[in-house]
Formats: sequence, structure tokens, C-alpha cells
Amino acid sequence: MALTGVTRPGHIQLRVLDLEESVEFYTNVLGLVETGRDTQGRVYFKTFEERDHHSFIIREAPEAGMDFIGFKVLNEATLDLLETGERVRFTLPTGHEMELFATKTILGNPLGDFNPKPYNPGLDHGISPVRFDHALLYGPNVNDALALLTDVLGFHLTEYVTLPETDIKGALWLACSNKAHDLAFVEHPEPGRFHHVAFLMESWERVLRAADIMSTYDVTVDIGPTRHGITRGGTIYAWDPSGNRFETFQGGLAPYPDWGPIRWDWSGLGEGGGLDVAKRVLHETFLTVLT
Ligand code: M3P
Ligand code: FE
Repeated sequence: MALTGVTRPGHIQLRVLDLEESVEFYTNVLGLVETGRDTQGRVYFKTFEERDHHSFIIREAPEAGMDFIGFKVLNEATLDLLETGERVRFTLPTGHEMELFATKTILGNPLGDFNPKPYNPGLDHGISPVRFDHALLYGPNVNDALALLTDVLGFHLTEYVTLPETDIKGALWLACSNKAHDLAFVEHPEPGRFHHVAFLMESWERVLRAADIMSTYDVTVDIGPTRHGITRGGTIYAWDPSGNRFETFQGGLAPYPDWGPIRWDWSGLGEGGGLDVAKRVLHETFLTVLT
């Protein structure tokens, strides 16, 4: 498919409780590269491989969670079509702030873009994911968010879970590309809650290496290493020092928009292995531990 309109996740900004502790964590454990700080005290990061100036931003605040998520649109003309101005920021029906942008400073990466080698020692610093991949958000009105994201912004629904004893969609996986998802939601009474930010790993071996690194640095792990039935991605869920969950994610389905969504019911999410193929339980933390 041609990527037009909204093309991909671009960045996410999280709140952390202690800035320097978090900079140390995201630099040395995750292996992200710090690319700048601004006058508001925010710290910007990219993965080693990413080209844009930043994909991950943190700021210090009394409570952890997500400030906003940004998606890249193809070009300025797309922004004009969708709204107006250089950046479009709006609140989703779930209470989350989303912004669209067309351009960002490009730093490139140390592998270069001419006859690049596949390897550089920088790739081995910490977990060192390939890129910021997706996020899972919790809030009310996920079906209104679904309508907005599909009807206006061109996302397609790849998988969903129906709430117990109903046909009502209570969890959604949405893509603006042919990834298993670029953004996901779970219905929740409190608006604007954050479940996790996911970083793409190059391989299952790199996910297992991430588990070794988590053990080395005493990172608290939530689930995994295992595979999600939903998306089929290999995964670990773990927490940063502020309690924000992050995921090291790999592989998974690459659905075309014409496939139509895969349907799961509530037992499929739990005993059916939707969340955890190996254990086949609905881990309590999945529904209750949020920032
Ligand atoms: C994901 C994710 C679940 C499947 C999730 C797949 C939670 O990549 O967003 O964590 O059932
Ligand atoms: Fe995920």
C-alpha cells in the first residue's frame, strides 16, 4: 500500500518522577541516544538507528504517564487537508493528546545511508531497539476514537476484543501502515491513561538479550518473554523507574488493510492466549497497572 496521509508514529512524550534517574535508565538500560534538551527541561532521545531528531521525550513531573503521542503525516499538504498549520494537536475521545506533524529535523544515524554496514558497536549499547513502534492507551469511548482514527485519519482496524457477554469492542489495535498496529486502546473509565510504549527489536534473539539486560539492571518485568496471540508479536513488558510500562516487541503479523480485523472475545484475550500465548492467562496487571 502507498503510505499517504498519516504514515507512522513519530514520537511520544512521557512524564517521569526523577529526570536524571530516567535519563540514566533510557540511555544505559534502553540504550537510547540523547539528542537534546530544551528550556522546559525536556530531554529528547532517538534510537541508534532512527534518523529523526527524536522519537522519545521525557519531562519531570509529580506523576508518571503520557503527555502526548505524535504521528507523522506525509507532507505539509496533508496537514492542510486534515486541519491547518504546521502541527495539529487534538484530544482523542479517550482523553489522550495526539499531534500530527509533517517535518522534523533529521540527524541521520551513524550507519549512514550510502553503502551502509549492518553493524556498529553503538547497536550493542543497552537494549538498543530499532525504533519507537507503537503505544497502548487506556481511556473511555474507544469506539469514538476508532471512528475518528479510521474515518478521518485513515487508520484501519487490525484486531479487536469484545467485552464480556457483548459484541461491543473493548480493545482495539489500529494501524496506519501494514504493521500489526501503530496504536492500540483498551476501554477504561479514566481518561488519558497510559499502558505502554513499545520499542521494536530486530529479532527474537534481541528480545531475549533485552531480558538479560533487564536482569542485569534489576528492571521489574511484568510479562514475558513470550508472544502475544493478538498481533503475534514476541514481547516483554517491563517498567521504567517511574512505573511507566515499556515493551520490547518483535515480529508479528503484517496485515494488509483489505484483510479486515481479527476478532477476539474476552476469554480469547486471556485463556485463548491473546495477551500471553505461553501462559494463556489474563494477567491482572494488564488491566490494573497504568500510569
Ligand atoms: C501488543 C501490545 C495483547 C496483545 C498485545 C499486543 C495485549 O503488541 O500492544 O502490547 O493482548
Ligand atoms: Fe505493545
